Amino acid sequence: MNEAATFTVEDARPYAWPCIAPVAPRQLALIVIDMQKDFCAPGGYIDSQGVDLTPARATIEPIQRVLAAFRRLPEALVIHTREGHRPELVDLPANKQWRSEQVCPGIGNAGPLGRILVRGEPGWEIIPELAPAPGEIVIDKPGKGAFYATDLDHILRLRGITHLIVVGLTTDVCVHTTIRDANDRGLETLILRDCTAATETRHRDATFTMTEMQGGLFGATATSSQLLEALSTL
Ligand code: C5J
Repeated sequence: MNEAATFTVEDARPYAWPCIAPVAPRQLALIVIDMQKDFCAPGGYIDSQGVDLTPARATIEPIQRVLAAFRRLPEALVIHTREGHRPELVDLPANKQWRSEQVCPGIGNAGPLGRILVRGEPGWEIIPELAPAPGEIVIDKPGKGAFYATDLDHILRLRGITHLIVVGLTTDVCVHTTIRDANDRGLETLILRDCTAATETRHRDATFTMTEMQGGLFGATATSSQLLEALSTL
């Protein structure tokens, strides 16, 4: 790969991504949000709410393809996030726990995969299909957004990252909270539509609409195939 190589995802919506100028891999991070058993495996937090896991699990294969492409790019950063709380639950807001107890055993309480969304428990782990490779960054976050109470911003600044490609679960909650926060920080963001799912498909689609509205209010969206096609030009 030519050091100065850049790319554009021509068919992204609502504009060819990124806007203003093409991006080089050294400016780019892939963020894989919360591909944890609690969000997409039987017995986890989302499953215990009676949600169909099919859409969430359908994201695994396209995310694997995107991850493989990023792992071939020498300079691009891969970041994984995990939502979860300390075993003592000192970082779990009482209202977050109370609300979760309305729909399932509740965050911090025992479920089939251990204590729900508690660090170190089986359900909190990233699914083996998307396990971080050695050297990839893992961000543990107590909230929905990947910036809140983490060192993500610090890492991105030190590495000179200005562009984020975001995939993972769930579209309308942790993915979009992260996208909105990234937007306020001036980062240029792209969501891969087939690499994300929500507990309700209409919420996933509404997230795409909200992202793309008003000229790309929060960034742009594309498919993994469109991104992979653009990366193949490098
Ligand atoms: C949720 C997430 N849905 N990762 N978390 O509670 O989107």
